[in-house]
Amino acid sequence: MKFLHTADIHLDSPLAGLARHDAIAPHVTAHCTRRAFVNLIDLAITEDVAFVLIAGDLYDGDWRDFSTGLFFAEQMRRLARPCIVVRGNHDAASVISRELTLPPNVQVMSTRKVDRWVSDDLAVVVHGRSFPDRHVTEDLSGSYPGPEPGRLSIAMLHSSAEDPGEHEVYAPCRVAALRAAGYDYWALGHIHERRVLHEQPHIVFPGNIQGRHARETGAKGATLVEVADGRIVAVTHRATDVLRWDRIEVDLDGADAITDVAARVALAFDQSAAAAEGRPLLVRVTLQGVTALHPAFVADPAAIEAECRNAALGAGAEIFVERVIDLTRAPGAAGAGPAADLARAFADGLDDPATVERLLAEFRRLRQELPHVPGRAPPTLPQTLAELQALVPDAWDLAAQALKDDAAP
Ligand SMILES: [Mn+2]
Repeated sequence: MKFLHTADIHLDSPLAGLARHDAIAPHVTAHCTRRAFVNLIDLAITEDVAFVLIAGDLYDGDWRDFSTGLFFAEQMRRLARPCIVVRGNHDAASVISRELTLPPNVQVMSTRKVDRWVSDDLAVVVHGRSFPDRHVTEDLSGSYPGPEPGRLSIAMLHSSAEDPGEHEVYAPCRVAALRAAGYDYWALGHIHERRVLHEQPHIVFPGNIQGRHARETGAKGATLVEVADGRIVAVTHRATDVLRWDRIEVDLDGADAITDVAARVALAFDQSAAAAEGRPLLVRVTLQGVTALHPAFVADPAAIEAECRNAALGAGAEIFVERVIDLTRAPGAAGAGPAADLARAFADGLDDPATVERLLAEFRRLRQELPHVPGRAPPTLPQTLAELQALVPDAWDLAAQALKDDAAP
């Protein structure tokens, strides 16, 4: 018997950080989360799993219209086997205002208490509890009743566990407590990166099924679990993503001709494409090392960016350059170290929607507070993510210069 454990579908959420990249064909980026979900259901059918678990954040937030729910219901009919769902912080009961009657093979777990799904034929029981509201701060794991004798016992929980990573803390719990609870398998959700916190008993974050921005890199998918004689015998990651994000670092040490640069970038793209197994790729390119070309990169960032895009076009795979970050140094320049880390953090800052919103709000406030000078146009301040991104190279140059001035004796 097999079952499929998935979480963090975030159905119909958009890809982030692509504002500047109209060059990407719409068929590559359209409906990524839906197409990945279709892959997931295909996988469930092909592997003939007995049931599917969705451990929270099936939806990204309140549906814009009913098409999100209709799509899910259609896929559940196609699945035609049990699907057990808990709600997470993104799709807590109070967050989702619209509702559809789902097919009878879907069971959404209660928000009021630990709920239960059982199959006598399979000798399996699943316990789970949904988030009533977005902000669940208490440890829910203590309220789970524990395994049922004679049945493979599975617990579903949406939780940041002990280490939220870059995610927010929700329903935190201790791994030791989960281990001690006696379940055969803890089907967790919330952390978008796949993590196996423990084996026998298994405590697993499957990760999300589709990367949605430059920090969600690598193979995204679901966890396929095989059971024999009432015991878990195999737990494997299976990719479902339709578009892969990657970050490549290209070392340009000693690359003093632009043809060297192009060749090294092309080699890195080839390796990236091989790992993506035919999927289109969105790649963030970071250039580093010591090269005599550094001043030329600084003088004309568009030229080196175009050179990277050119290498992508020649790669023989669908590769799109999301962004080029130049961390190279001129020969004889001071070592990178913390400054390079800072440059990376600076460039990555705009990946976070909350940071973008905060910055744009600050610029809106600034615009209102600036005195109006008669006869002079108001200064242009960024109003969109694309306008913010356009400022990054100059802003980093200023910051780097200030750091250098600071470090001077
Ligand atoms: Mn979550």
